[in-house]
Amino acid sequence: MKIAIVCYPTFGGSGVVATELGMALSKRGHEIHFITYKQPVRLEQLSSNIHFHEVNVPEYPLFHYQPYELALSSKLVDMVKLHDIEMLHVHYAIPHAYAGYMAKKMLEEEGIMLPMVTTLHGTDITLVGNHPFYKPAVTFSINNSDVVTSVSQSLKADTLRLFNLKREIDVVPNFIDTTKYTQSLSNCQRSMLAANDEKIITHVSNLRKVKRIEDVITIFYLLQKKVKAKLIMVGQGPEREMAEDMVAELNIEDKVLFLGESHEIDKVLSYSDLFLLPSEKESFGLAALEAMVNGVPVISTNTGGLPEVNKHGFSGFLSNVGDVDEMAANAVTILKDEETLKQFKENARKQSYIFDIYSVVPLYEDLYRKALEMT
Ligand code: GMT
Repeated sequence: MKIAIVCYPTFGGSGVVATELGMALSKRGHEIHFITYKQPVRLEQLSSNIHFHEVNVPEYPLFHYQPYELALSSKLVDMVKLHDIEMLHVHYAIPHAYAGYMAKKMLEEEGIMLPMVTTLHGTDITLVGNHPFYKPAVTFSINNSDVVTSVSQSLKADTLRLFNLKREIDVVPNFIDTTKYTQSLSNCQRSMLAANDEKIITHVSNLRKVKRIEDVITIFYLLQKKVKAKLIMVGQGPEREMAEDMVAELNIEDKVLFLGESHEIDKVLSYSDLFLLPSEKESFGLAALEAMVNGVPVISTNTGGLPEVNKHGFSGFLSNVGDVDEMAANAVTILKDEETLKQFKENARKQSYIFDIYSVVPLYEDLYRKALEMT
């Protein structure tokens, strides 16, 4: 099948899922066309069946806001006609489902039917999409997609609760390629991050408010009083400055490393002993799954889709949002002796296999067939 994938090309979870899906589909013989404003960060290489088409938005001084949706829908129309694309899969409703719908309608005028699958990722529903300024357009584009998927049961429930929808939503969880994470890395590389007797605690995110970065720092502050440890903060975002100030105030600057955006997340995870994800909201928690596949247990909140990913007392522990004392105590329980840590590491890896790419990608293929039948 020839499939166009529209996504954000950045480090965010939705872009990562879209890119990994496109690469997996291409290996299964499909021709994939990524259509976005920059080459997706995880897109390793283009090949005969992976293409990237850049959406350009020419600057014009009259516009206070440059019309990206317009440029995207025009690009979609052109690419669908040029490459005979048969399926459109948009990731993150805003503004992709809206632009996709417009492209679909323009193509219909020319007798071309383009089925559209929309995947909801989380903040497009729970934070941004739910805002009254966007809600009518988001509701319309969800209702008018041929197939709608959400990345967890929890996000499906949120979507049905927050929006007035008259349609089905299929849950297709996020996934991970478990075969990619088998390499064990050398101790000498680990020693660049921490001493041998120090545990490595990691947090990976876009450092936005919703991630409760102050809780990450507090949990680490509490746990390092009991266990020798280093905290590695991976990612870039608006909360970084606050986090650096907090680290300085708590006098733990020598124990916290801010790496910024990194292409070597798997390397850092492969050295890690524990992953912290105390988010306010999380529709799935792809970062937690990426940690687990590297054998890293997870201390998380019990919000949104996290209980579908992280199993309490098995792959890690879950606590109420903001309960930093309990999260720190649970962290110490995991780290306190080598035998317990080893068991949690094994469990984390086992739990990640539930989300193996090879069982999830065929679910999308089934939905593409369903969308084709509908149009
Ligand atoms: O976590 C973020 O803020 C990034 C955001 C995105 O859309 O890129 O992530 C959302 O989608 C991910 C992939 O489906 C999910 O794993 C994340 O849980 C979800 N984030 C939130 O719901 C806050």
